[in-house]
Amino acid sequence: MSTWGKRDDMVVHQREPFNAEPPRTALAGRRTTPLDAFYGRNHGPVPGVDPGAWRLTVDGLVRNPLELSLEQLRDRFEEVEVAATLQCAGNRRAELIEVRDIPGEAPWGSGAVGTARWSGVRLADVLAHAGLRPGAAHIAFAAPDVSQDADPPQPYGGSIPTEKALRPEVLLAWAMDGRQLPRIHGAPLRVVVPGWIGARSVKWLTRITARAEPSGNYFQATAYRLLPADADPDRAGPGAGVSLGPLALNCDILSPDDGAHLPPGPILVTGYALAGDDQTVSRVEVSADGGASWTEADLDPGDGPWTWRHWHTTVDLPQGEVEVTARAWDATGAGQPESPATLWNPKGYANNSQPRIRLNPRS
Ligand code: MTE
Ligand code: MO
Repeated sequence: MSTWGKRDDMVVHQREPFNAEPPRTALAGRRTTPLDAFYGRNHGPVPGVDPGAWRLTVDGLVRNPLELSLEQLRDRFEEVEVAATLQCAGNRRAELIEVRDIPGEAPWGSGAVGTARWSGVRLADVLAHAGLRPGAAHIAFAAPDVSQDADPPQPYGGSIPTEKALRPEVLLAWAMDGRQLPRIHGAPLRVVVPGWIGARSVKWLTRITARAEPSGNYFQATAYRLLPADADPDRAGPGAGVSLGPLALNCDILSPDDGAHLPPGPILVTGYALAGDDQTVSRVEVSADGGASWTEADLDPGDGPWTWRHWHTTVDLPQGEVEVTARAWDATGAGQPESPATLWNPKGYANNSQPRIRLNPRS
């Protein structure tokens, strides 16, 4: 049994705090992810926020610090809707763990990704109202939930460069798919940063601070960083490695499921491709013979520039065990790394290698 209104067959990595992903097939063919199949990634206990008492503080390098209620946010700013795919930096970590163990990090499969229509106000409009002062190069977000994973325990937060924060797709959202934001997804208000790792879409937002430097919060300065393969993550302090922000091109197979048993003959293979920040997907191909030959897949249009695009194609399945692979290209001609082995990193982030599923496995 899963909780938080999620489907019963969620893969629950942790109950408290709740960390769970749907089986990949629950995402297949659906432009918008059903709410009961949307992954939940929580570093601390989910806070219960009283929406009436809740206030959003906007401070730091601004001319006009603000303290806004939900009602004021709704009244003062234009409501907009943006369809965007959220992807956790740890999505597909399980494939990296197969290369080499990653102690202390959950083996997320292919389900830490989902698409919703988010509504709320543009972060840019709120920042314009506050009036950014010269030198405000980063916009930091703070939330009340506290993670016990770090020693000492750490509140959740993060930041994005002001350049991204001022873009019209970055929202302060109170609704998901036309319904009030569920508590598990950040009610009453969360940030949504399309094209960036999910970690920057801070839930239960209480404070926005304009700063000269990136946030010093643990989840910005220490976690969610791409460490060199030979680094010891327990000894990597603030600022080590590369801070993850914009997503890279990714694509995954959603159906059939990995390990499925199917008779030989034509089968439908479906999945999604998600372009990196500011990029577009131009092509997806599928191989059922270890990459000797490829079939171009049909690409669904997607819901604007910030969502995944589903794809599908039919391949001829030979008798016996077979590996099905897919690969996407973006408009710059960049593709996906062939194998997770080339991407392995000590915290297991950002696996965007070409996806593989095994059908009719003998073992
Ligand atoms: N915001 C807060 N306050 N606390 C968190 O633990 N997790 C982040 C981000 N925002 C998190 C947060 C991470 S790592 C991801 S991938 C997304 O929220 C997950 O959003 P979801 O749980 O709504 O799917
Ligand atoms: Mo994440």
